[in-house]
Amino acid sequence: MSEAIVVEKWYNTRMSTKPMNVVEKILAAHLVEGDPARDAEVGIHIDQTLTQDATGTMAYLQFESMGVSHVRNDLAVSYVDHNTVQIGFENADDHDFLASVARKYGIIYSKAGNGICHQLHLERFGKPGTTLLGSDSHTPTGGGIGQIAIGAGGIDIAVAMAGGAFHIPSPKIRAIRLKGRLRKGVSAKDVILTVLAKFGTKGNVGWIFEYTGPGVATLDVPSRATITNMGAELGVTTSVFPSDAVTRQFLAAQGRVKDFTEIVADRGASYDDVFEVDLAKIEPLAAAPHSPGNVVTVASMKGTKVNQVMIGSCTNSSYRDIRTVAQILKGKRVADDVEVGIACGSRQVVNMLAADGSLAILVKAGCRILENACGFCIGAHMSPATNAVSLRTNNRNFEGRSGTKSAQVYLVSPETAAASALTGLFTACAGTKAVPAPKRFPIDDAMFLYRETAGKGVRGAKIIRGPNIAAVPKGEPLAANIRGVAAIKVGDRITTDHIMPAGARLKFRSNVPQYAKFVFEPCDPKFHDKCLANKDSGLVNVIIAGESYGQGSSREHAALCPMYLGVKAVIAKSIERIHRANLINFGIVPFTFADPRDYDKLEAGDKLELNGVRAAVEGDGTLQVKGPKGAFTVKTALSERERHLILCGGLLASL
Ligand code: MIC
Ligand code: SF4
Repeated sequence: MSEAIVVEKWYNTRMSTKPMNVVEKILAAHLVEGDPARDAEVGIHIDQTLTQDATGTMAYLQFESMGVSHVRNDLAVSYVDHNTVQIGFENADDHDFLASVARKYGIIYSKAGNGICHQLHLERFGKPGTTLLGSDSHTPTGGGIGQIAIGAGGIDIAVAMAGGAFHIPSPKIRAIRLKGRLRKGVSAKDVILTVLAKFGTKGNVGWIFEYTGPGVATLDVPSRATITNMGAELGVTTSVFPSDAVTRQFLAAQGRVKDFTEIVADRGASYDDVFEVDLAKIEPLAAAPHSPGNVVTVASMKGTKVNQVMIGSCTNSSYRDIRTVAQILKGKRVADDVEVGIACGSRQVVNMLAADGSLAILVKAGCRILENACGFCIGAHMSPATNAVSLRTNNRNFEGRSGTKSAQVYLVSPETAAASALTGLFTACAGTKAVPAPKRFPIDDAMFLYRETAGKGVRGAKIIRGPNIAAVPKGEPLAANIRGVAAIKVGDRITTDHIMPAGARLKFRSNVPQYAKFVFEPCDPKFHDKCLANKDSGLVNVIIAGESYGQGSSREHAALCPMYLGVKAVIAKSIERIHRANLINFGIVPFTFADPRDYDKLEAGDKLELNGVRAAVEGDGTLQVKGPKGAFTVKTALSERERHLILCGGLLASL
């Protein structure tokens, strides 16, 4: 189908008038399956893909099993940024595997030490008007330069690299209309926390947030990227800014003006909803433990003792952010009883800070300079002390994610983090000079390997496979009836960090049988053994959950490892977008309660009869489940494609 026809189709079905918003313009040019007005989901073509090491090994193992000779999309980049400093051979083996896969299949390989995937992709590859699919939930960072950038499970990235479409719910589009200008000491983190305070971390599935209005022009690209990055915490499909003069300047300064295309909403473009934010009225904010949606003002926390301050992560590690911190710390020392760590987003950022003297300021102020990687954000190091208050500029403060269950983690802006580092108390920043957008970024792509074979690959090249690289398990077709057991019952807002912990366990990502030992470790360390025992006695494992099950990361291991342990169904009050898609990709039926009160009637260990489950999936998705306290109804709304995957036992089994 030609691009023009596709655009017309979108006009005809979705729009009563011609003007289009930014989301419609980009999606219309990439639509390959479905009609957004008629169908619950549509398929879009993916131009660019990214993976990171923790999700990448699985994605590439799955890509390999598809039997394609080389990547078919415009650009595929494999970053190493998550597992960079752990002890043991596993991570090093993973890196060798990833590098060899990249060379063989025509993927660009970003070595450990180059930086964090989202910051690097924004700097060097992201292109306005294109689509990007990444095996990391913060891929929407690319929305900061007008890309439709979406996070997904590794197997979806594998399909996109093989040239297949990616499916999203037909979007509802909300305009976040910005007006005014941020006050001194207030920055992009406070903007996204304002949006999170309004819309929360659940109930936004299927939405895309488009930033519009005169306030957009007052925000530089790194600030826009902070906002779209942490839009992931809303649970939306993605967030996007227009591509305008500010975008052009950023790309020109990166030596990439040829990648610029202007994409702004047409006059009179319409939205499904509009929310107005007056930037001038925003005050410094923090997300209190243990949810990014638990927003409080910094003023309300004034004087609270702070033990640790960690600055960096893909949300706030740009030159703009770290230079701002250096300006605040210049000529001062951080409080004696506060530990301060700084992790820059990329080598480019480090080089700039070294050149302008900021690095020396930070060292002199008593900060610990950490590697340009995810590090503290994923609990790979720098875990706070018992009961410590840790102020962090990253995007998630789920309980235990820092590596210390009792720690109280608050998410704040770099300005609040720096001001608090000086006093040792929760402190709002009185203001500092704005960091001007650099006219020319120093460009050094030396740590991006295999650029010369990108898109083509090297036929016959050997793949290096250490003992930590295990085969990917395949699911079984869905049986007619299930004799099941509630292997666990969990509450509301269970995140993928609860289901499949990262931190010290991250190094087992490439080895499903090994990693599966830690499924639900924070909730029930015996889950793995119970599941295997149930399996041995011929019972199928079922997970019972509350609202917003599977929040957070895109890690498909949160579905893949349960599948390996014999889980065939989740019954929850509601399920988040990426996790729901991952469940389907691994043949696990994502049921929700028809009446959420039935949740209260179930206990862990209950025997459950899912008679006619296959017929229900083939039909309208409604099923009567028999439990010890009587029958109750569950339902699942599946597209034709999703139904097929579940019946086959998942995507790999369907090929
Ligand atoms: C995260 O921030 O939780 C992660 C670690 O980057 C995950 C990906 C993963 O689990 O590897 C994400 O955001 O998708
Ligand atoms: Fe890495 Fe943290 Fe960003 Fe995830 S949120 S990609 S762990 S920096």
